[in-house]
Amino acid sequence: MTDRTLRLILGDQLSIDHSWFTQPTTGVDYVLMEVRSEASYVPHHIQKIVAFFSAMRAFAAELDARGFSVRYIRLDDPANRQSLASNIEHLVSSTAYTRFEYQEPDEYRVAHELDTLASRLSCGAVKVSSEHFLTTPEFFQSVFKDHKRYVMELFYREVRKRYDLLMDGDKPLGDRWNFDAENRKKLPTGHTPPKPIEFSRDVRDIVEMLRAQKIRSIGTVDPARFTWPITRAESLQTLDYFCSALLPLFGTYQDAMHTEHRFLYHSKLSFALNTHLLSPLEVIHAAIKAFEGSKGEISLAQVEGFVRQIAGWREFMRGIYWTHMPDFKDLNFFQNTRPLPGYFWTGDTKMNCLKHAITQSLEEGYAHHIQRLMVTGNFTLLAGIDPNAVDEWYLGIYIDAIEWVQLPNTRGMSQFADGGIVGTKPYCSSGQYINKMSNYCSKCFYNYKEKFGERGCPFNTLYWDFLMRNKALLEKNPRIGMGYQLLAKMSDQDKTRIAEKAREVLENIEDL
Ligand code: FAD
Ligand code: DLZ
Ligand code: SF4
Repeated sequence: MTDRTLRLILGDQLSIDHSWFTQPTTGVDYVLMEVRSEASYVPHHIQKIVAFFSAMRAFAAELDARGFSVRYIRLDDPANRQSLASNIEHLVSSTAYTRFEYQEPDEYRVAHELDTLASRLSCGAVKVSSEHFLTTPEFFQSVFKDHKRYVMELFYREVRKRYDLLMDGDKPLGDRWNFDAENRKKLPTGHTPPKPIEFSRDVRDIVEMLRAQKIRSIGTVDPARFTWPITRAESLQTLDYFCSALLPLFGTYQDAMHTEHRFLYHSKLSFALNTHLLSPLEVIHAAIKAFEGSKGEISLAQVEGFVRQIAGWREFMRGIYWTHMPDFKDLNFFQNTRPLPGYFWTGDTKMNCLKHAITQSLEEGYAHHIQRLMVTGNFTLLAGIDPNAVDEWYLGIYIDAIEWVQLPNTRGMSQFADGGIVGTKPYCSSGQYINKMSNYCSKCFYNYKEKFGERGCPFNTLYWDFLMRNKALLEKNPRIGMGYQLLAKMSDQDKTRIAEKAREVLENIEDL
């Protein structure tokens, strides 16, 4: 029997620099498949499905043009068995492959599906590295082997040293590891950030196919003009644009939020990174090169802030995910059970911050980090929403949402449902913080200075109620002590008023 190998390429494994693609080999076929199981494990944003399918189709065409033997199974192919495992099983038996190969999946669910399949296939099966990340889960575990808890900063320093990123010998450049204190300003009135980079792709065929196949989705898309980068060339253009136009003020306005500017100085690189169209190291190196060549126009604080997101947070979250799955998915520290309010699917609320963050998410498949953490995430945390519902929303709505990165960010960092595995304290705030970092409050029905009355900002009431409600769980946390010190100074009468108002707010949560 002649040897014949089938290699699976998942929708988030589109790296042309993977060693599989050094050169075409006789007897090796590659397969990509659009499957109902992946398109519907949560209701995805329509732009997310379109982005994945467009990127997969473009990658298959690129491989074909380079002489690789590619099989592509479209969603509407009558022979499609609509799950990864059943398609592979069928291909292996019908084509008599002698070997099946797959890259290690980024997501636990898919890894489990493929590992189980591999163990029952009649032919040999081999799992190889995806060659994408800077670190392995074993490296993550080795960094923390003698520590009581995970600390991102500690991990990040090890990655900086390991890859010689912004280093001056064995010291950090500028003699500091972290320049956060210089970053994070509100957008000044009248300041207009550069236009976000957009592409213009006709995706009518995919959108029509999804409708015909009755794939449930959320959000909106302009099928005649799809704007996200979905090829490597477009992703590289997005990276270039970031380094020249956005990096100079990336850190400064990293946490700012604005009604008129949805992307501000953010890179829009998360889809390209998470689908492996770009590697984290090349993105980091491009930013450092731009900094070095900028003759002082790009400060160290800006580039360090950016490098930290990718070399630090992104790799750290992956380490947490693979160290704590599958249990992490079920953690619910506060035992929250409240359903997600309906306006998370429509943006129809009087709370202006939520209205903007949600509407933007529905229209773009995107909100930046602080909108995700301090607006939508802050609200669901304070309101005691069931973390399963919160995860489902985040996993569906964002173009970059793949479980390995969504879950630790949502259930861990944002909802503190892990009780402090990812972060040392819950990221929660009253309306004061939202007002400090945005222009949302000035046009809101609610008043960010008030707790009570018809116009009292729900974030204020819920913030104090959250602290009171969870006193037994949080009071001893030194990083949240300040809130409890202020609470201790509050009169019993005020505390009772807050609890009553919060009850009213939560009973009428759908009408806020
Ligand atoms: P930029 O602000 O330009 O940052 C550059 C890059 O840094 C990003 O592309 C991303 O790769 C990386 N990065 C920054 N912060 C983080 C972080 N906390 N974790 C991991 N990588 C980070 N990111 C995802 O990629 N997928 C998700 O599903 C996701 N869900 C999130 C859910 C919540 C509740 C929160 C608070 C954050 C989430 N993030 C997620 C992290 C972050 O919000 C996005 O990576 C970022 O907004 C993507 O936009 P950008 O490419 O313009 O990022
Ligand atoms: C997100 C997604 C979607 C919508 N569709 C597909 C698909 O049809 N085929 C595929 O191979 N991958 C798809 N993906 C990405 C996967 O669901 C999954 O999130 C990653 O492969 C996990 O690492
Ligand atoms: Fe949001 Fe409160 Fe500000 Fe309104 S007043 S935008 S609800 S923080």
